[in-house]
Amino acid sequence: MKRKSWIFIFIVIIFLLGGRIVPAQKVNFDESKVPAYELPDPLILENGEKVTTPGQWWQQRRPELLRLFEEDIYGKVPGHLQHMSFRVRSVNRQALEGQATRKQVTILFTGDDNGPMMDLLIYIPNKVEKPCPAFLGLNFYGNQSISKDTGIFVTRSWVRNNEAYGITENKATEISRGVRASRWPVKMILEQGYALATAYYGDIDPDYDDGFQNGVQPLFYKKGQHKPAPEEWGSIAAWAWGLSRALDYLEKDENIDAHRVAVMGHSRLGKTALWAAAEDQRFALAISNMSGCGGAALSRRRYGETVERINTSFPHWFCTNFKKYNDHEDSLPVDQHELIALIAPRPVYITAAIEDRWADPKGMFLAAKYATPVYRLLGKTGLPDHAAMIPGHPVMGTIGFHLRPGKHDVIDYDWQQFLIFANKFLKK
Ligand code: GTR
Repeated sequence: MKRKSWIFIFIVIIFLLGGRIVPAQKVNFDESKVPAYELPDPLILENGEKVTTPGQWWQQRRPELLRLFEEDIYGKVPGHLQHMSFRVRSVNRQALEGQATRKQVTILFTGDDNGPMMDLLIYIPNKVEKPCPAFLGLNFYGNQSISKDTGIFVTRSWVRNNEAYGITENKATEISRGVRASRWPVKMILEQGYALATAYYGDIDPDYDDGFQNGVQPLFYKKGQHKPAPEEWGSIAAWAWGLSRALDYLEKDENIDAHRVAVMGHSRLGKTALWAAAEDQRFALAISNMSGCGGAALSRRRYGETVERINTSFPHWFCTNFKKYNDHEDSLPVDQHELIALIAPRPVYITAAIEDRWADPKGMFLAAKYATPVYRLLGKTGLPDHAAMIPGHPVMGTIGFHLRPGKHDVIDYDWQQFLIFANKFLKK
């Protein structure tokens, strides 16, 4: 073969591998090519009956929707912990130049100091009335990555390698202190009177496909079980469960008002924050930053990341049943507007970025809009009628939304909006 042909074959192979074998033409970024679709109505029961009263929502439709999301998308949590306990490992009342009290609490999932555990880092503003409201969110690289504060314990869990962060052999070191500080404006949050609590998502379930041998899933295996059943939890449901365990601790902390905790997450952890708020009604407010497919974006639009694509790249994120819908979005019994509806009547804030087409900004906006009838049924605004996707013009009903210029990331602008939104609902 000629040299040119070899180069051509090489380019084709790289292209296919880059797309993780899913043919590249399947990723659509052209609005005119979004297929026609019909969304399930959040206010029509599976038996076809219309939901017209809040009572019907709470007693019939909501449990039905929750079950569908559990069994077909995220997976059910198979049980409860019997012996979980908390260890307050360190308290510093003069952290961040005296601005905050820093607590580090280890949540021992089985009560055993050598068993699986999650480290919770909490900053509590010193100069405000207690108990105070809080933001709770998982982080991607360990608690030490959110701030340069040298008092933070460096995670000992498996971490994704990242040379720029000094992480090799899946171990975090001192070098990774503060590498993600731009995503966690701790001072700004504290100044507004909120505590910030965060934990490393890999403490709950390391984010790679190992057939669920590590992470919390094995804690619940029945005799002879080696992996979750098709309707049992994947990693996102496990991370969401971990957020609820963090809230279990916050309920016990006298400085925190656990009735005013906002659960927040970015990207895969934005999907997680939405699911955590749907599953656990103790969360007072939810923030999904650029959560995209399997988060706030409508699956049926197949714009940017699709169900097939996400299940192929990340086979461990959702339950096995979700794979049935690869390239069969129209047969999904639910769509993601109904995930938002499950959070009603509690406030939820959804963000998108212009350059983050992968997460389908319009699909997230529409999901917010189509969740609104449930909020209205429950006497709340949902997304205001005048809402539009205008960059730099956040809208804030009970459902809030912003589209901002720029990339897939969490920046100060996003947090400024989260704080304005939270102030409307969580300030006394
Ligand atoms: C991407 C994935 C998205 C989003 C993102 C992230 O690779 O396709 O769904 O979750 O990762 O979490 O950063």
